[in-house]
Amino acid sequence: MLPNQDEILAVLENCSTEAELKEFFVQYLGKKWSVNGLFKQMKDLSPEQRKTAGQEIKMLHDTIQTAFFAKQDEIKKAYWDEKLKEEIVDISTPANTLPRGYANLQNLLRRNVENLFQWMWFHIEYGKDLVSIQENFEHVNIPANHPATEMHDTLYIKDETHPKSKVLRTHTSAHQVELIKKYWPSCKFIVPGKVYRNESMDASHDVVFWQVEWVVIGKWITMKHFKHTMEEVLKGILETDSIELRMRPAYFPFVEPGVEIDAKAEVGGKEKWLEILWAGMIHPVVLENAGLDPKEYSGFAFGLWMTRMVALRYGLGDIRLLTNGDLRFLHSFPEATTI
Ligand code: FA5
Repeated sequence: MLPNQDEILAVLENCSTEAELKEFFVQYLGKKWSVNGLFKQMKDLSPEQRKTAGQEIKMLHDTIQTAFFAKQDEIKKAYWDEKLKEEIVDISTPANTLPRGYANLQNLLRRNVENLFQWMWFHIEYGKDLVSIQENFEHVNIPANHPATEMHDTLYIKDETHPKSKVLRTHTSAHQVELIKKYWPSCKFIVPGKVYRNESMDASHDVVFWQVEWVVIGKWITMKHFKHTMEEVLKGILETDSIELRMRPAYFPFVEPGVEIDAKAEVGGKEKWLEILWAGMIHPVVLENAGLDPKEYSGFAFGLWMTRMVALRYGLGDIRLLTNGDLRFLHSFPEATTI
């Protein structure tokens, strides 16, 4: 005797949750029941009866299965209809706009400079703002009694052990020795970043300004390499192919010889020589401090006055605009939104 199809479909009709559906499946469509079980019962029938009964069982199974899938879709749809009513997402609602950040103009130039040097296979290092007195002065051959070490030039940090425990780096040259050691013998690196001076502020002086240092050391590095690198870098930064430069002798304890480099530029409709760069061949004492034999190796170091370059590029009359956080100033440079 075949089970009653209508009774089974009525049971299915009464299912309203996924759990009930699962139970129904096990009972009426699962392995234990129906087809297998019913086919077993057919063993006592004659071959003729078995053929008809087989077809009927198959039809019954297919009908229940089709109804089951339809019911399953119906229950799923009801579940999602209910859920979506609770969690409406209106994609036409205008989004909350967050206030847009602006890059400091010095950071924009820093990125240009980094790209330029990366293209020439230089390592990039940022160092740290707080360094030891040895790093800032002694390593780069600045003696303890040098005027630059005075409190009126330099910002010292005291702790319980010492009134001058650390110093806010006064120049990016403070990282020369540590980085020469780190990168030797592949010694080409730049250090862009902020430096600090204990000075009174005016239109061209701030307590914090930006420099970028670049250093190359190897065998047979001469003033010829020095000049070539300088021209390539300045052409890249100033975005011009013709650049007029002049070098004047200058004294820095960590280079020998040392030079000050001026670039000719148009400012306020007039051509002017502008101080932008300091450099020199690295002093033998600095090479020795980094563990290198100055008779065998040589190199050069440059310090670019980034803040000055930014002031020139954007025509700023006062460098303090770059650090006083005035949003009207920051928002007037659309290129600074490309963060
Ligand atoms: C240096 O800082 C050297 N480390 C540069 C250098 C690097 C030389 C590598 C050779 C080789 P100096 O202390 O002179 O040098 O500073 C560089 C320039 O920064 C100064 O000439 C001055 O024009 C500028 N500068 C100094 N103080 C301030 C300040 N408070 N605000 C803005 N710019 C300043």
